[in-house]
Amino acid sequence: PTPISQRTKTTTKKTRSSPLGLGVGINIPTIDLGVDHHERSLLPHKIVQACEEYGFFKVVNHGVPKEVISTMENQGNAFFAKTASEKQQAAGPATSPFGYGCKNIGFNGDMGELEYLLLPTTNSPRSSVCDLSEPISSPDFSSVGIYFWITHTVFEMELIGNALLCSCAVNDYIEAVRELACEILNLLGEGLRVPNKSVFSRLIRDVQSDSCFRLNHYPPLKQQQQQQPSSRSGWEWDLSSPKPKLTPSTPRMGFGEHSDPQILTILRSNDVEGLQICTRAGLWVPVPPDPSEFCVFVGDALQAMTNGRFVSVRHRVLVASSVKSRMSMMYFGAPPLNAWISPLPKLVSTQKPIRYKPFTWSEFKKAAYSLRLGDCRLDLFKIH
Ligand code: GA4
Repeated sequence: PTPISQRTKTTTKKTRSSPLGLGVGINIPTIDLGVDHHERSLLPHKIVQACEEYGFFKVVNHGVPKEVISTMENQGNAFFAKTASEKQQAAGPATSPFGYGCKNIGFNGDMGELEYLLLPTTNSPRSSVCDLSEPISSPDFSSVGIYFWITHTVFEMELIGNALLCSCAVNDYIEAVRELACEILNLLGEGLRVPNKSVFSRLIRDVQSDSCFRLNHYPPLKQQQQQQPSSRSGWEWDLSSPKPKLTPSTPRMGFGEHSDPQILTILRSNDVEGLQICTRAGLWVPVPPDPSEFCVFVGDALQAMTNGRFVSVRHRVLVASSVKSRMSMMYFGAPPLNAWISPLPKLVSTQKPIRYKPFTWSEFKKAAYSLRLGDCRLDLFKIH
């Protein structure tokens, strides 16, 4: 990441009225990581507050180099621009969540108006070296594809070749965003005053971390709707009345309401709107897109580890009529499969009795995949 001294300052923005939302304006918490030494000492408390109140915040001056982001974005756009049959070659076996997918989410009938690419990540013990002279299938332990290389078959090798023409772009992006996630998790450790501030970050830094990376692409509406006289995002002509009038279009569900199962999610999107978060009071709030920022989501595992002090934020993506498609890139920071997740002793007391039974990440993941997208899977581990 760029040294803090070289990061520039940005100010907080209020959510603006949008055809996709109720137009509610809450101040979405925004954390500026580019502040000087004095202001930085206030960050742990600010981040803890955001995680308690919303389980969500934005990060500006994050230090992830622009080129790393734009190279990844170009790779993503290039992938989704391929033909349906080319993309289909990157689909995984029916039993695997990984690879290319279109509309189907999980295995229990959830659907959304999107296509995606879901990839496992591997943590390299050494920093990633981008050597373009190496063939793509070389056993490079810094490569995203190595997981496939070791444990899977020819199909997965094709997946790397066809889907990730430059696995370097993916590796560089994941490495930078993982660093950002660790920086945030360490600040959270500090803010919670737990004995070991890296108690969260060590889980996603682990070489065996089960973190994954996802590209979501929400294509624009069909040709016919696009050719309507107005191209104003979120509005369409109502031709049913004698005098045609502009009305807000009915948004489609891009990705249904859910919380993320992992520890922390780092999302970056292009400038197309659609993301909404749910407040504790149950109000859906549109999150204005900003390609220069990252959105951070508390996941279920972090809710459990903080004994419910942090909330895993429920969120969804609505797609309004637009000429441009939304593309988002998510890093899901997860523990190793065999890691135990349990409330930290520091956060359990007689006033705050333990709320969740300890579970392994593997057990929790299994539970997540046995349920529907919108289910509250943590409830299965609640102590009543
Ligand atoms: C939501 C967060 C991540 O995108 C994801 C999703 C996963 C999938 O699409 O395969 C899940 C979903 C997510 C939560 C419940 C289960 C699992 C689909 C589904 C119905 C990759 C993840 O880890 O959990």
